[in-house]
Amino acid sequence: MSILSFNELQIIADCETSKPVSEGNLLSGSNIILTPPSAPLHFYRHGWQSWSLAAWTPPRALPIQKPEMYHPLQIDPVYARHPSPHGNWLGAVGFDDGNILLLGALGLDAHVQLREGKLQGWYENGKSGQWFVGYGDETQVFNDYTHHLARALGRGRAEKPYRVWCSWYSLYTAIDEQILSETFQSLGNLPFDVLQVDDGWHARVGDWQANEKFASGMESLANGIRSTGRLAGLWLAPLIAVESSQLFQQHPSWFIRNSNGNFVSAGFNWGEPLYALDTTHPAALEWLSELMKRVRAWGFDYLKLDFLYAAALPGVRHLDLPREAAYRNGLQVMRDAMGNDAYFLACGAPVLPSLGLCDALRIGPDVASFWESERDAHILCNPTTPGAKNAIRTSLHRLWLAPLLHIDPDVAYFRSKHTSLTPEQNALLQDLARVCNFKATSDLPQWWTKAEHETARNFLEEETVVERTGRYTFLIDGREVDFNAAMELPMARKISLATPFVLWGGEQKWLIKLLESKQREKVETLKKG
Ligand code: 9PG
Repeated sequence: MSILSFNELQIIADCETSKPVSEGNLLSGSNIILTPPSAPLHFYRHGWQSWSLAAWTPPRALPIQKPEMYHPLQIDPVYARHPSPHGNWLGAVGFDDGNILLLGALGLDAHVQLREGKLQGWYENGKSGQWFVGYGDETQVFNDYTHHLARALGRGRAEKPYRVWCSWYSLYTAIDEQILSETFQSLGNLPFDVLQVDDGWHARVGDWQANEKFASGMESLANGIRSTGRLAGLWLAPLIAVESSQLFQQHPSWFIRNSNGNFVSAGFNWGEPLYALDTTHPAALEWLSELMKRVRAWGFDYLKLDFLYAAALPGVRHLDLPREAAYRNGLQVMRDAMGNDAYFLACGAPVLPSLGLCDALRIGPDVASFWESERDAHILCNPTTPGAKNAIRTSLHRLWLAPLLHIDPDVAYFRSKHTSLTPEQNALLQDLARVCNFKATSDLPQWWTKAEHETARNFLEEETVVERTGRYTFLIDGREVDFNAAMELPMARKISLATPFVLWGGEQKWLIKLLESKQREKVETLKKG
């Protein structure tokens, strides 16, 4: 038991050792309990990976998000049904005077929960580990935490963030070499630093060679981009494979299993189950390293590595490492192979275990050309599915990571065509990009009006001064910006006759497959338009 002093305030801590530092206290222990000075009003929960919820919430459990089939892909599945409010690695409580108390791990595989008004932290392997405790002004406390995280895990190395055009939020998987070449032409001299090819170029998830839509090969694609004076960017999901991939069929021993010997589910996407690469398996690591070298040799310097959470799922591995240590091992191998001169954006990535090894991190769920899905928010209570509101909410609660690496809030929209976002909602996404200092879009210039084209150009060219005036309010070049409209949490609103069907349907693979193929048809039509 220790007494932690913060000026006149004293906090009782159950821990093994404690040491005051200028910004707070460093603790060690396998099981930490902090007794807050008064009853907390809010709990800051920090979700596991890029897409998982980060938000200030009431100090109670939230509804269990649905569909459960997606838990491995959206949240830390181990704690998805836990009754106490849960945070991966860190948790904080807020008081009525505006101060907060934060308990944050400085190592991997750690968790914090709010139990009976107390902050309780532990390491999943039961061993003792390091912690930071801070009390006071929210921005200050989180900032102090990042200093210690930088020391423990490292920072991104890239100086300047890039301005990125990414193919996903307009063309989706309907890319081919002709349409991309036309699109790159149409971008003219817009000041993008990177043109990034997203999902849709590869044979199968797991089989990372060009598919028939890219008959000239990947080197030619990268060269085409480089000839416009920009860096070539590529999306890959190297730590998962779909069931039908050759990788999975030929190397089943490279994939994580559960204690019954069955493959661990990494979720469901592209109409198929996903499996997770064992990043402690020497042959799998060798393959990963070769893959990164191959992609770099094609000429891609900006790598968006996605669905990374998979290698940190619980399961039986070749080596008996804690799951996030196993993940970090895989990330280190990829970083070494791609070289320090590559720019590495981690997406769908567990947050702390990625620090120091990537240059940028996606800090929220996908945006979309709509604000919110009524079904996902109010029937499924799911804060992680694509949508502008979900993306803004979580990204804004992860701004504190900015001193550690580039923070990617996903793309901004400028278009009024092919979207249901209002001009105000577009502006909010643009302002989020300014606040994060990470600018990207997927819009096709031919979809823009003249005015939208100008807005996009100015957005890319300008340097803005951002000042935070409150938790969700900012002054951007002296203009007041308020993100409160995106902060409401998804909650069950009304039960309708459709509710049981929606809940049941969300767990049906055949139905999801059907809806996915309808969505693909829609995009193909859009592309022709
Ligand atoms: C390509 C996309 C884009 C996007 C990534 C990632 O099923 N899911 O819940 C799900 C979540 C996110 C997701 C795809 C599926 O998007 O964030 O930018 O690269 O993959 O497939």
